[in-house]
Amino acid sequence: MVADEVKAICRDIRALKIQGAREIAKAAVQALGIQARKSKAKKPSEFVAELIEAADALAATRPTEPMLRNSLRNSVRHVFVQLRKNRAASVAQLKAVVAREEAGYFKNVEAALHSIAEYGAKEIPQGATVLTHCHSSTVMAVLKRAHELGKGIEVIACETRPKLQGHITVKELRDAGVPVTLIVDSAMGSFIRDAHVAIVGADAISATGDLYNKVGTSLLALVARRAGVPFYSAAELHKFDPLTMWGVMETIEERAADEVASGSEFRGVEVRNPAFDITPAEHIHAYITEMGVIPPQGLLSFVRNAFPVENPFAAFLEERGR
Ligand code: RUB
Repeated sequence: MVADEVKAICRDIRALKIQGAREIAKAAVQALGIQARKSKAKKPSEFVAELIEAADALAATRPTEPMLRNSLRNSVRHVFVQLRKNRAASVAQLKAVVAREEAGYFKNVEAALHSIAEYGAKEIPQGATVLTHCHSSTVMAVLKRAHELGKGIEVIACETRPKLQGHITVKELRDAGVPVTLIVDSAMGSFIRDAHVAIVGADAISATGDLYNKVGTSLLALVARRAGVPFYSAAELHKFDPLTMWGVMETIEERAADEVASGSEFRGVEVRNPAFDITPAEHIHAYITEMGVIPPQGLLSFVRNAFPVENPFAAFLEERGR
């Protein structure tokens, strides 16, 4: 049974009360910890079944979020590793594994963010104006670090229709003392001429180096390219979707139409609301990752070295005796 607290976290993620890929993944790993702590399972098999049910519910909240899926899969995987090592492991021992993985996860994501902030801040020229879109905790860390280092940056932020996450960005930067200007999304084509660099976050990165991020990101990359402004995505390698190495296409989340226009006023009109879009690798100057600044075409080899993955479809071929 999924714990009530986990159900509440699922609702908050769906409603964007918790937004941005990192915050979503962190909340999900925390939720899995709560699920484990609250479990009244008597047998390890019951405990594992509950954990998987909770992980599935959390993973289903936002479809375009490999960091969410990768983080949950990793936590659950360690429980299986423990069971493989010790078939007689008790529920208490499995609970301890989840707690240990949760603590390790938070240490790692904070360390990754710290490295990205350092690499990213170095990439921003002195006195630069940076154009950004939506709200990314990773981009925030880069911009705040550049400000701390005395780079004298200014930021232009798109409001980001329909849910206006750009408002979170401008308030956070204002409070950190960074000069910031808010613009409507459709003004990005004009304001790119005032920018020296464009930096956005990432929800997903595919094996071809393409970027999935808040809808409008691909337009920013396009205008940046035309204006000769380097376009970066600041993203930890957890954002990489390993299934795209095996031909699986990333799903683009389509959210409720009433986020865009009220249903009663626009009855009879089809309203579409994709949350993300795809920026092709050739429009991206580089990904700013915890391993350094990597061009999109080189990302796959970094990922292969950092996280060797088995072909997830190998079992399928084995079953058929191939
Ligand atoms: C947020 C968004 C962010 C990425 C990266 O979309 O597109 O750029 O998630 O964020 P939403 P972070 O508001 O729909 O979740 O760098 O914090 O992982």
